[in-house]
Amino acid sequence: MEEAAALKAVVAELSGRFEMEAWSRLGRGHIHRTYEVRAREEGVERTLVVQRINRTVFPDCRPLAANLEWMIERTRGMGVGIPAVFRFRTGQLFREDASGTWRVMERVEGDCLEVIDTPERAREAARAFAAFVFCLDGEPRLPWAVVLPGFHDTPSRLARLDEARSRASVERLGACREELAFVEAWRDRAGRLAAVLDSGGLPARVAHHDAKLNNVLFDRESGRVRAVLDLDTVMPGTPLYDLGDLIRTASHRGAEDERDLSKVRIDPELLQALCEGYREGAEGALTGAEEAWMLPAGVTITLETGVRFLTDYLDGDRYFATSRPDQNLDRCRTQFELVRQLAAWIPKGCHGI
Ligand code: GN1
Ligand code: MG
Repeated sequence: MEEAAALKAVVAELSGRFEMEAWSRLGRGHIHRTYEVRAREEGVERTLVVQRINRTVFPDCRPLAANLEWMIERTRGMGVGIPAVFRFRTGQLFREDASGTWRVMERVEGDCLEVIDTPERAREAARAFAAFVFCLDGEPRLPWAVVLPGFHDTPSRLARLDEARSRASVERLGACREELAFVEAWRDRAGRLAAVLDSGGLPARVAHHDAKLNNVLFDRESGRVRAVLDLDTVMPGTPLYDLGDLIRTASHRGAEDERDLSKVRIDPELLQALCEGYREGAEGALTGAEEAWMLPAGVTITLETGVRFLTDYLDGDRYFATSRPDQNLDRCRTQFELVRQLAAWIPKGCHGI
């Protein structure tokens, strides 16, 4: 079905009387397709965010819906914002039809940053992500669905790279020889976070799992985070994954796919602001072991994300959305450059890396 017709049909199925008036593409997510839709509800103008869920990544929306229901419940009145999700006439949060699996949310006004500007914003993003997961992690423990098993299991990400390598084209293999050698040099260290988690050395909690800078919205006036976005990967894990992703995306001012690596430079002030903001949002809940793993988690998640980009490059760019050739290879290179620099911030002999 054509996009406009599909969106119109989805909006018309919402509980309430919505009629679509205009639509456009929104955001830079690598997975779902997101739209901004202007609609009229009983004469009132509304701006909606409509998402077509990537069915290859999320073939079953039931665990997503179950977790989303918990998030709505747990964050109510907690001062941790998530966008309101509209229900369909069926009472469900998702709708599946011939054109896809769909979800509709309110449009929260605010700034979504691709690149960090100030340490204050870095601190605030980290504080918000921590406040969000620690609010979900309270007692009683909720029965979260494991939406994507092993999502941040670095060793299995490495195994997938090995598979991709064995079936890749000679041309692509040749283009990333240095990156493959980099992975070999890091292979043993890459699995340490997964190993310490497996052995119970870090508390099992809930994590967002995709805590990149552009997954929060900042209020334009106050500079506070208004909402945490992209909630599909919220599931059991360690919040260190999230701090790791924040370090990956907000401890420097380079773009994720920056080709000029001299622009990818860790800024110690940003790094410090992220760690302080995360501690603040966790309100004293981080254990000593978690504290010790903060920077090593940044290295691990950045390395792992580089490995995922490299895997997708070798696989012919099938997972992450790309807008130009070699974009996944460029993304991988920026991640590995960050790993090199971040590693220098970790005290020698630290058990993590
Ligand atoms: C994807 O959807 P988006 O762009 O927020 C990916 C993350 C990666 C990220 C890299 C479900 O996130 O895991 O870290 O791209 N999400 C999924 O930018 O795979
Ligand atoms: Mg996103």
